[in-house]
Amino acid sequence: MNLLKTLQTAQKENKKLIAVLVDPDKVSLADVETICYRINNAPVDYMLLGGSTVCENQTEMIAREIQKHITKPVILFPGNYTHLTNYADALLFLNLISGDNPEYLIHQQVKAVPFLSKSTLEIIPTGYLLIDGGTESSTLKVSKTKPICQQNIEHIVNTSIAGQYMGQKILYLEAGSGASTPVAKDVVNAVYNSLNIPIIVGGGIRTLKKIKEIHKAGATLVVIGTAFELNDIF
Ligand code: 1GP
Repeated sequence: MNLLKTLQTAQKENKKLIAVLVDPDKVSLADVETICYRINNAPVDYMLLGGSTVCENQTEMIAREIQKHITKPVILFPGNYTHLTNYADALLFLNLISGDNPEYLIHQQVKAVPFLSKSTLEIIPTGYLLIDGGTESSTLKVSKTKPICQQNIEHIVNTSIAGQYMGQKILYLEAGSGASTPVAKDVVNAVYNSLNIPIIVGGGIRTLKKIKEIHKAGATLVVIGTAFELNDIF
């Protein structure tokens, strides 16, 4: 699989994709088969695997079990470098460009190198922006950064363009898991009109209608976490 190429082609051809986020911290080994079964049989393209506060070795243990059951590509979405594992297909190599915490701008990335230099994971440079979703998510707490206000579209757009100039291949607009307000369609659309790299949007998206709206606004990939966990969707 070449995930980046798939996303770039999807963006050019206006094809829309969905991923389900599985947080290794919230599942046990016994849950994995059922989760994979649901994802295998849902109109979903990828599993995203990760969380902000996963215990060391938990991702590896869950990812290994997932590989026995999943039929779709698994993309790592790690909270930090200790969550890396080879039991996946690709890695969103996140750069938290909305914030000013050097730990998530460069230090975590440097710490990941000893593992990644020996890994076969496809590494995808991803500009990650935290947008205010009305709820204090664990990503905010862990990253110790402030989200960008949804009304400040100009700043969101300029941060996104800066990310593209810096060489990010994908841009991820994140309202935070469990957000009460997902990233607004106007925000997604403004970013979409200013960039030519694929956009991922996640956080607080709970219905097929909302997925459609965010896709229409310009997202190539929409991520669903909580709604899937609660059996509200798929
Ligand atoms: C992925 O954090 C999101 O970007 C997942 O958010 O749990 O609110 O779907 P939800």
